[in-house]
Amino acid sequence: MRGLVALLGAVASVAAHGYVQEITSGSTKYTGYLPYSDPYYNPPPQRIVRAVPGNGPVQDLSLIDVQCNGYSEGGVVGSQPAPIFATVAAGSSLTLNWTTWPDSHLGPLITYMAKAPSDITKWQPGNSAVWFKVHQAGYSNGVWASTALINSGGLYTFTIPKSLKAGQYLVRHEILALHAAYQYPGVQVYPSCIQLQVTGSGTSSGPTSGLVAFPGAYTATTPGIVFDVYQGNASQYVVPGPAVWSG
Ligand SMILES: *[C@@H]1O[C@H](CO)[C@@H](O)[C@H](O)[C@H]1NC(C)=O
Ligand SMILES: *[C@@H]1O[C@H](CO)[C@@H](O)[C@H](O)[C@H]1NC(C)=O
Ligand SMILES: [Cu+2]
Repeated sequence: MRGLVALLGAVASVAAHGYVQEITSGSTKYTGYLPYSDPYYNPPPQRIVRAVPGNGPVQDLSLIDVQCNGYSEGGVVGSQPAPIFATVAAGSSLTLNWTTWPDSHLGPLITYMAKAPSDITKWQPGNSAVWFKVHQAGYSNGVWASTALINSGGLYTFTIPKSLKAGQYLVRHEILALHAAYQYPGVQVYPSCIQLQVTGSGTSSGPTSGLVAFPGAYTATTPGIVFDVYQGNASQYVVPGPAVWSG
């Protein structure tokens, strides 16, 4: 009975927000971490996406939860590493497929990467400043990126910088929902992390300065964290975080 109640609760909340359910690299599709079914399998399916607790947001920007949407409870330092990774070429694109997204949750989509200093299936960045931004989409041509996501059937695409050197990287992708962001706390962060093995002949590990930490990169006073999405001038919205590094 308890299981059924939990399942019904899960089904109800599935309709509310979203998470990345599939990642496409060329002709290869990887199923994302499915928080409402994966935990019920024994053994759980192996994913390239780190486990997330569900489809809900992180709202306290000081928590490790804001990194990969893992719990900070019980001494756990953010999302546990996933057991496998995708192998992708530098310069190629990845398409992320979100389950669903509510119209009301207006805001930007942002993607960071971090070079793993050691085995990606064991590494956790903790509070270290390791992240650089590789893509952002805010408000352009009269449309919020969240609306563009809905219009594209839930698909978002970004490119792995071509100059990145071969090796393992963690991708941190997020939607920021601004419908309650007129004050802090208010912004809703929906992050998740994808494990990659990047191939190619690039020579860069990312920018040599300006790396940021999660938590840390966003605070109540970071531009773009507090914004009145109903009365503010969206054309002047500043996407939070450092400048995009394209290599
Ligand atoms: C997104 O992934 C789901 C689950 O695999 C699939 O059914 C759906 O067709 C995909 N959406 C698009 C637009 O490709
Ligand atoms: C909003 O900002 C844009 C860009 O700065 C500006 O061109 C436009 O006039 C502003 N709109 C309003 C209603 O203030
Ligand atoms: Cu919501």
